[in-house]
Amino acid sequence: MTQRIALKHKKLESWINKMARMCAPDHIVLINGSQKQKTSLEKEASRTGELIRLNQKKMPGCFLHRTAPNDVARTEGLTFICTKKKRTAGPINNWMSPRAAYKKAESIFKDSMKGRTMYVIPFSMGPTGSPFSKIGIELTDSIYVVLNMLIMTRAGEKVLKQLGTRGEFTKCLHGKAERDLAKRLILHFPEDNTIWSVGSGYGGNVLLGKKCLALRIASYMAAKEKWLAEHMLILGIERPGGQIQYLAGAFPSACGKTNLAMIVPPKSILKKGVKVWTVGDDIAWMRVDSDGSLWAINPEKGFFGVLPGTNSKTNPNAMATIKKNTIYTNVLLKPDKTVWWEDGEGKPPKNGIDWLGRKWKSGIRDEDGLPVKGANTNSRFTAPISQCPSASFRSEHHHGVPISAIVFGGRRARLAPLVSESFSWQHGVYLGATLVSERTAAQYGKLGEVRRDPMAMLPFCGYNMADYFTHWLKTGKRMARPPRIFYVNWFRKDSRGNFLWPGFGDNVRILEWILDRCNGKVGAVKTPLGYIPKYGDIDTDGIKIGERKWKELFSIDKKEWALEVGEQKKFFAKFGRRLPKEILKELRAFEERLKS
Ligand code: GTP
Ligand code: SPV
Ligand code: MN
Repeated sequence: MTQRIALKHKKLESWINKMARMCAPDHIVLINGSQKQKTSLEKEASRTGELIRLNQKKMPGCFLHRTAPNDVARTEGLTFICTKKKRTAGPINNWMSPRAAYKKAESIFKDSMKGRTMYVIPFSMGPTGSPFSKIGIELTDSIYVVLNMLIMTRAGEKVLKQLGTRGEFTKCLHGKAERDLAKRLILHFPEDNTIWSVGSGYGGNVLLGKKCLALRIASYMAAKEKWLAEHMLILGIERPGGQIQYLAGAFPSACGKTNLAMIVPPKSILKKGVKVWTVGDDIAWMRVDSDGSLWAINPEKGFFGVLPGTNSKTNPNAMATIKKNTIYTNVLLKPDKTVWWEDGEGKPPKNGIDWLGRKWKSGIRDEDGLPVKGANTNSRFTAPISQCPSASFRSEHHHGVPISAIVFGGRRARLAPLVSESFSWQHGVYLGATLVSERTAAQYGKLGEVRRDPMAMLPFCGYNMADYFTHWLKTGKRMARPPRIFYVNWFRKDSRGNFLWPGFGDNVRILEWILDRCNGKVGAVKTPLGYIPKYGDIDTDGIKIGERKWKELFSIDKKEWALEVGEQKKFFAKFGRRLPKEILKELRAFEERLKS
């Protein structure tokens, strides 16, 4: 007999019991947010093997989790926006009618929790009680999901209290089912404020507060309620004298948001008294306020960050953050029960257990002669932001931080210069809408393939992207002091395939220029793409960037750009007449500038 739950919020109670009747768990457990309950769940998961307790002396409170081999990244092909009309979802999203979607998923959810426990997680995206926050309730049969949600969101009884007896909430249902690709669906019903995810155990598919609620559902709400839900980091830069200005940055998955959000400036810049404050590394909710500026909160409370490439040289703040109370997913387990990943700390260990649970030795190769990786390319850490040495003191502020600049960036070996500034908000929206990036391991698909990823929201916009562009344009008109918009590319390469720009901590040099531009403190060179820095205006003290390299970093190949504009036109054509005319106007103006 399936257990039932009794709650003061009658709508919530009846929804949970209805879902329980479908999934048929043996037990229902309410997550209250207490340390005691968390500890007992950790024990339970360690007993069943869902989690491996790591070396508690060296890594207190840390655990390792391995997902199924077919379940290591977001499955965009199985992710759907289910609206009554297909055109509400638009030409980019996968679409299913709500009726068909519920029916299809129901057959997979049916009795899938037999012999299991259903956990009820009340969570708040944004500080509990803030008028800018949204509440969700996630039902899940995975302890891994519960423990991740406790790090990533404000979760527990206090949220239930906030919800009262009638509060609105997003209904989030997750079931592991059999973790079979043929029976996996990530479904969003923006018109019902509902998310159903079944058949996966991987982060972005199952931590429903994150991409599903805070981006796909929230972007749909935001368009209605006149705010922005974006795939953006938020960071503050403190200059000598104590003034802090904030930037928001949209980069596609695995293109450097986490790294930029917790950037540690190089010595020569630190010496000047520059300091960085981390507000968020993945999602920004932004509103126009009565002062005519844009204010942003990070709806999350933790990081779900990429591990490969993370070490104390590239990201010392991340390394400090993940020393304790961290969940590691799909990394190598060392004999001393600590962990390792490719391009991590120090030399590769001699041996260990790889992310698939197999014996692993440094230097081993597969049948094709390729090195066998110890950690999955999309292995990740889940850790509280509060453990980050640069964590902002404004994280719990219900109102967030004012945004001076918005930065768009892709991963492009060619074409895009290191940094350029848009001529206007409208031109900036065009730059965002034309964001292009090489595919990374954060989603299934061909690595390195170039794809158009407007505002880094391609996989996350919960409605018609043409309407999303219109919403961005309108938002610009509502601001007396809109942020300036920039476009950056840390990933440009020379003819031999080497990065032209050192990247990581040195990116702060570009952020300094961006803020100087916002403050009217520095000039620029006008190009067809936008304004670029004058040679000498970026602080290059301590790095080797000669005039030749500089020219290569900023070179504009007009012929190649003309081809690029052709690709943009093809992409925009998908939206038909719904595409705002301002976007095409900017495209034509750019074409003209390229010719002159
Ligand atoms: P999601 O969490 O998937 O949304 O990704 P993200 O945008 O937060 O990406 P992240 O900061 O984790 O970076 C992903 C990869 O890019 C890591 O392997 C980094 O080491 C690498 N990376 C980050 N910044 C730079 C940079 O400035 N230059 C170079 N060359 N690589 C970078
Ligand atoms: C991304 O892929 O953009 C991520 C990781 O931030 S996930 O939460 O899995 O989507
Ligand atoms: Mn992301």
